[in-house]
Amino acid sequence: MRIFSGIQPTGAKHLGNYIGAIRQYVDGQDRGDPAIYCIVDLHAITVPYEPAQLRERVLDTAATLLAAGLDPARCVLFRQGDVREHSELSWLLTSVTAVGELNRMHQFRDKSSAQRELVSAGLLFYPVLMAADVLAYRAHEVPVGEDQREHIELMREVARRFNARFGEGLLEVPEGRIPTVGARVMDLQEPTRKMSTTGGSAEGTIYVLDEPKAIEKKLKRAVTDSEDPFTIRRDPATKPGVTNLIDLTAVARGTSAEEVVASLEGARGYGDLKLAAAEALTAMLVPVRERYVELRADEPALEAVLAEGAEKARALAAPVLADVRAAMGFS
Ligand code: AQP
Repeated sequence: MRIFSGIQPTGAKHLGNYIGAIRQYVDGQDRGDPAIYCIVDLHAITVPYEPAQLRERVLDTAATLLAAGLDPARCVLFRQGDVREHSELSWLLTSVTAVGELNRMHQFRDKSSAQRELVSAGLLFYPVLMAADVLAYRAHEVPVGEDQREHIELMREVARRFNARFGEGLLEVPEGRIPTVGARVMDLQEPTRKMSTTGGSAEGTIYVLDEPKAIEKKLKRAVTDSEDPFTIRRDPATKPGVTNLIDLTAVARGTSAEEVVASLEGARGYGDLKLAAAEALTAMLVPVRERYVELRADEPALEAVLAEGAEKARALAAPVLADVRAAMGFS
């Protein structure tokens, strides 16, 4: 079973990225044959960015992934821009991708309306590059958060259309793997919106590298509800804030939401739920932060990990590209 996933080099990764994606990456290391993880710097240029910061942010992200438990001996970790097969396959796949489908993607609609100056063609083509990332490895499984469901559906359609046009079995039609709890971590201040790098509130976003005090403070101020008397129970429709806090505590403790609710039976108010969430999340994130500081200090070591990963990735993608090129009529 080949596993593939990509993550943006946005530097400071948040709790949604950690629970929706990074924790799944770590689990995938022992199931994947291989598990392939890519820091998608080519995706990062689809919105305004600073070239001088890009390399730094790739290294920040690499150090975060390693600190969270990725082990270069048990997975393939690399930088997307180092493996040209991604860009090449992306262009080849445009021949079987409908513009109408790209136009309908929620992420494109949200992000394009947020651009002040230029809506780049890259933003529209983002899902094609994402399809190429996965299809270049004939990956079977793609661990992602709920927000990526639409892009996964599109890449499956692109793979099916490609195979129908150029030859059955050329590309693998992958499956998304979306966690059962924590697939959509919500903003603490606006719990009906997902926690997000660009769209969320600073107070409502917990970062993997936040200090314990910052985590506590953000949780203390988390929006709950005014139900009287208060009740600690899961109900995403009417109690999104409380539900989010229950789910976060459950994921961090490694138990079920029901167990979290049961453990808070004698609670005096939502303050006790916030305290439980702060304790559990701090215990989960502090070790990651400590390892990060050590790893981030050694840039040559991080570059060496990425270079070795890129070599392994190229060896996997090159034969797939050779088959694709031949089937499409290239030399
Ligand atoms: N709130 C979330 N809950 C669960 N999973 C989430 N993911 C993102 N937000 C949540 C998952 O994280 C992975 C990496 O996402 P990315 O590479 O898109 O990184 P990003 O751009 O920094 O993350 P955002 O917050 O999603 O950015 P915006 O909102 O600015 O576009 C993916 O698997 C994603 O599903």
